[in-house]
Amino acid sequence: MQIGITGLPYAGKSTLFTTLLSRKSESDSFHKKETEKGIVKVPDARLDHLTEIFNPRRKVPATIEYLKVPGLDSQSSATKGLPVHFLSNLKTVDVILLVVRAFENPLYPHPLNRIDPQSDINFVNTEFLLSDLAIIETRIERIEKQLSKVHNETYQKELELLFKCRNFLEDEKPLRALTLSPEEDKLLRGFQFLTAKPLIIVINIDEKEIPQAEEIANRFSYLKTINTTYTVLCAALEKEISELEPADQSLFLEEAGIAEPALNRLIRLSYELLGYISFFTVGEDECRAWTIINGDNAQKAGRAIHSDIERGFIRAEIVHYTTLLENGSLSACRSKGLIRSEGRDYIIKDGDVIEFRFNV
Ligand SMILES: Nc1nc2c(ncn2[C@@H]2O[C@H](COP(=O)(O)OP(=O)(O)O)[C@@H](O)[C@H]2O)c(=O)[nH]1
Ligand SMILES: [Mg+2]
Repeated sequence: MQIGITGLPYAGKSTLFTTLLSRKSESDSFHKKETEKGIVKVPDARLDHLTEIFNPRRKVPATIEYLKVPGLDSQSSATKGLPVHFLSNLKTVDVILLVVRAFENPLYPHPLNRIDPQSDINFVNTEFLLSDLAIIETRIERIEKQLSKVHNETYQKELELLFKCRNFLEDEKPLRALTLSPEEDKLLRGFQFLTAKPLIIVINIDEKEIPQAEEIANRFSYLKTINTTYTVLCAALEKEISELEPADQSLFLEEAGIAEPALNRLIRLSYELLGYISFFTVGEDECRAWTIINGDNAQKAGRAIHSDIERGFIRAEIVHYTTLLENGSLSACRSKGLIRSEGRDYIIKDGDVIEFRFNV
């Protein structure tokens, strides 16, 4: 999964990025002009427990790639619209993480001299909307030209879908809120529309507002809509805490009244938003977490590991993580008949421990 961090200048993007990657802050990297990337291991207590049981040579957590897009990091971009390269860098991500500023800091003035999260959200959304509209207009023009020469059912269908999208955008609604058939969804995916991407909004508050974080979150509850979610956090403090020794972190989080560190919270929100779940493979060699989409069947889940498993799927031996933990070992589960043999159509549950049988 790839998550693109974006927002206006001085919203706290770099602060959040370094927090998520547990990097020590390098002050000169704060205003980098290139897109920065970093891989984060998905924290998962279940994988930790499985590792304790199997004591494998390798523990392989799921990973998420964060991409910090710098295109807005110039005073001018806030007034002249987003540069093209900024938008193109976001096209490939699975989720957009929009950081908006709710903190005062006279040393780093807001580029539009306002502390107004909703206006900043509107500003960025409008840019995304205009970008998508421009792509749609160009495509409509091209298809209409084709259709004027010869009738083509596929083009006709695409044209109707693009009209639908255009109307939606002209009503200032993002494409992520549009209900699509699987066929339409597939057709639109190729365009990589920015307003179609799931969106997480981070409202970045001042440290002294942390006690009111929940109250502030309630004020913004309307932001949680189709394929959109949000959270309220203080990136500056989260960064300070992430730089502490792991043993000290939980103490400071508790003292600050933060129930869940930003890293865990944002990963959880991303999984929820995308409908992702995890299954595990275990053994002496390796304990590993795999990410699939909720609703995937056993055969499709095999693809997460290797296309051969999907192709040559025979069956899957499955026990749920909680059952395995309760019984202490796979052999204990086996002797009690708790390991089920499931066919290709079995729908994988979050936390299933799986051994695939396949033949290629
Ligand atoms: N008070 C406060 N300051 C913050 C917070 N997050 C970031 N800042 C400060 O705001 C300035 C700009 O942050 P930065 O992460 O570089 O923003 P970027 O331009 O979006 O990458 C820095 O001096 C940060 O320390 C926050 O949650 N609270
Ligand atoms: Mg920055």
